[in-house]
Amino acid sequence: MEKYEKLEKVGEGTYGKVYKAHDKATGQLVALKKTRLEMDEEGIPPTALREVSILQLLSQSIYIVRLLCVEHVEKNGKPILYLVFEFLDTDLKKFIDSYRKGPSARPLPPNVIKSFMYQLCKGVAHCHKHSVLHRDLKPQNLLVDKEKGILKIADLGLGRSFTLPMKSYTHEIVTLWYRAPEVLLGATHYSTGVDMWSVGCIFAEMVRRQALFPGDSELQQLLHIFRLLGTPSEKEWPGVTTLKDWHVYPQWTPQNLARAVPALNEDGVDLLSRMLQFDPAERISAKDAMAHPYFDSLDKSQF
Ligand code: PVB
Repeated sequence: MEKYEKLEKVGEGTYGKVYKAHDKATGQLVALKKTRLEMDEEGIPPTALREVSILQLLSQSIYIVRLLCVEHVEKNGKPILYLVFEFLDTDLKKFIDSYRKGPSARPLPPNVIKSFMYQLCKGVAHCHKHSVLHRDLKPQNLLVDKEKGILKIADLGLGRSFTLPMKSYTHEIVTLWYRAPEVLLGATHYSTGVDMWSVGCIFAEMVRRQALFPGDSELQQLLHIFRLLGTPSEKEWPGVTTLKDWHVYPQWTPQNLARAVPALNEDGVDLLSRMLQFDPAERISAKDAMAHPYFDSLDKSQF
C-alpha cells in the first residue's frame, strides 16, 4: 500500500470505507475501497475472488467503475483486501441534491437526464449480457464525472452472493426505495427486471429531484408503489398472489404516472411506464430501453 498516498475518506459505502488516494507512480487519483470481508481462514475467501473476477470482467465497459487492481495486505496479522478503483468526483445522489437546494434550485437539464439514463441503460445492459444482476442500483451507487458528463455504475457484486444486507456494516439502514415489488414480496427467483425497476425509480428521481417511492419499511415501500401504480392482481401480474409475502392489500386504482413526473415529456413517461411494469417479464430490458423513442433526440455517437 506504500504505492498510494491516502488522502481524505470519501465516505462509507454499504460494504466498506472508501478513501481518495494518489497513485505515487502515475500521479493518478484513485479510490481505495477497504473491504471488511469476513476472513476467518488465511487468505482471501473464494467468494471474494469470484466477485473480483466479475468486477474485472465487467469493468471493461466505460459505464462501470474501473477496477484497477487488488491489494491484499496484512495489518496486525489481519488480512485486508483493498480494491483500487479509478476515482470519480461525486455520486448521483449528491449530483441531484446540488439541483435541489438553496437559491440556485433548478430542474436537472433534460438533456443531462437523457444522457445519464442512456449511459445507465448501457451499463446495465453490459452487466445483464454477462448474466450479472446488480440488485442494489440507487443514486449513491452511480458515480458521476461532472466534467465529462459520464455516469458509471459502482458497488457491483461484492459480498452479496445471496441476500442483500438489512443494514450496512456501519448499521446504516439499507434503502428500500429502489427495490422491485417481486423482491419486496419475497420472490425467490428474480431476474434482470429487478435492476430495470431500480433504473425506473432513478429516472423518476432525476426528473422530480425527489424519490418516487420513499418507503421506510418493506410494507410502506409496497404501499407507496401500489398507491401510484394501483394494487396489482393476477390480471396484471400472473402469479403475484402466490409469492411468499403476498397479503391482502387495500385496493388502489392506478394513478396517472405523468402527474408524478410533470417535467417529463410523453416519450419519457412511456419509457418510465415500461420500466415500472409490475410483471417482471413485461418490464423493458436495458437493451430495448436504449432503442426507445425517448432517446431518439440523443446524439448517440458520443457513447
Ligand atoms: N465514491 C469506487 N469509487 C467511489 N466510491 C464512492 C467515489 C468513488 N470513486 C470511485 N467518489 C466520490 C467522491 C466525492 C464525493 C462522492 Cl459522494 C463520491 C462527494 O463527496 O461528493 N463511494 C461513495 C460512498 C463511499 C459514499 C459514493 O457511493 C470505490 C467505486
